[in-house]
Amino acid sequence: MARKKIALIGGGQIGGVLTQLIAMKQLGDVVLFDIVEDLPQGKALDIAEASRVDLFDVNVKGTNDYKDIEGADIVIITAGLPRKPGMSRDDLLVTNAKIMQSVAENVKKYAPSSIVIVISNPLDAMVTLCQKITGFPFSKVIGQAGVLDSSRFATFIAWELGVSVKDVNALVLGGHGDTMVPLVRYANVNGIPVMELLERKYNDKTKAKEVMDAMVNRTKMAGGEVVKLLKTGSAFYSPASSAIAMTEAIIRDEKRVLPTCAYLNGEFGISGFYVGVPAVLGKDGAERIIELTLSDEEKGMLENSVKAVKELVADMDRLGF
Ligand code: TXD
Repeated sequence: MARKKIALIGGGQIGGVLTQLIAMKQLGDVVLFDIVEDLPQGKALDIAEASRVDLFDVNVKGTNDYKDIEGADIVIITAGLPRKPGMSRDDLLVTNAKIMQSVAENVKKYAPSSIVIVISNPLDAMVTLCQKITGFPFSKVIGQAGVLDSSRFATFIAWELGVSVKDVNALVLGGHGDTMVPLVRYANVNGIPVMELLERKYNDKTKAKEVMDAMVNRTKMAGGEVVKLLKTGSAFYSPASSAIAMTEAIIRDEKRVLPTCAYLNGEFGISGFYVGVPAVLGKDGAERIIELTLSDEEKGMLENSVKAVKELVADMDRLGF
């Protein structure tokens, strides 16, 4: 089987980690594109020179020329500015929409059969714009946010309960903003509801609920927590790992069920918008959306989150993107 070609648009913090992970997992040959001269070439060279140590056998190339992404099977887009302390993801809209315009036009031109995973913020709006400009099938333009938001939620639960994070399942729905919806009722440790474990731990329902509320809030604000600590940028290791899980599912046709920013066509009662929902990821991209029953309260929270996504998309339309 021919090796896959993976194009990374944006050679900043996330782009660099993506390159290293793809090489170490031998998912395919990498082309790392950035507009900054020499930067992607430098990162690619640095990573390639670890090949003997890490024993990987894929090509890693840095470039400032879009022609080099020609024929890519997968394109991962991180181009755009990250947040600075005090900024919301939405503050990035105008700058990053302009960048996405040029990126998406080039992806359409040079990698017309690719599956695109968008990471740039504000995520839901950037995925929407990327699909609009490329005109690719909705199932082939998706966004990464939910894998990370869910992993953050699972991490906090594991720390709180003193159990391996490998046994924690947690799912976050909705847009990648402060209105995201961590699903408490579905969070479990190897099938055992997390709320039950918290109630046993504290022997007090009110306290258990307080602890869960704090974890839910921390999950919603987790990106900002990292931005505040780093001061010069936003999270990059965990977003890269999360996009790699999606890439691997697609390349290996794994049919993994991963929270994905996917286009909804009536699922969850939502039509015509990209929203974070569980999707089956395989060789054709987001092959299927998995629906689940939500309580009235959960539905309300999801609607609120979708409202925020709709407002962003409307802003983008008004600004002429
Ligand atoms: O989970 C998620 N989706 C996210 C998203 C989690 C964390 C951060 N997330 C967002 O990803 C973040 O808000 C940013 O919008 C992107 C990329 O974050 P990163 O930390 O990698 O930002 P960097 O280090 O600033 O890298 C961005 C690169 C930088 O090298 C620029 O030169 C380049 O993008 N850039 C461009 N590349 C190609 N084409 C154009 N036009 C361009 N403009 C800037």
